[in-house]
Amino acid sequence: MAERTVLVLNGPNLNLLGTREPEIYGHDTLDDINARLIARGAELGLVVECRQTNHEGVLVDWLHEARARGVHTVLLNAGAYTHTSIALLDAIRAIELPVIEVHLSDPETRELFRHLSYVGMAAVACVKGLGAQSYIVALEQAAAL
Ligand code: CA2
Repeated sequence: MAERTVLVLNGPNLNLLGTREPEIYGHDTLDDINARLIARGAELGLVVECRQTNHEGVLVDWLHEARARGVHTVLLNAGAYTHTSIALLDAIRAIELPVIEVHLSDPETRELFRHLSYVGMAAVACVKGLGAQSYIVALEQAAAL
């Protein structure tokens, strides 16, 4: 069977994971999470590629690249851009690939401004509130697509 690649995209400030606000985001660093995703992906027969940027347009570019490369699924934790970015909504709609929205916390139990998700308007699923495990559950959902 052809190799299936899952692209894991992380947005602003997620490079700080494990260093601040562990009561909200846990103690794992992004490198820890990425290592677990790659290992679980290997068990599931998926190639997992992980990236992080603090820039909205870079996330848009990476979504376009996912389409051009024929990536199987995108896992997207767009950080705060989740709640603001019509550009990301448009990009997810444009690429016509399954995008699974991921969050460490559950934004709907937090401040009102986190309740709206533009990413969620186009994503095929959302996994949230499980800490680092949210990414693993999302990867398992991707494997089933
Ligand atoms: O729960 C999530 O995964 C979020 O996407 C995290 C975003 C937040 O804006 C969303 O509402 C929910 C924030 C990421 C900030 O990451 C930090 C990590 C460590 C220390 C400070 C910020």
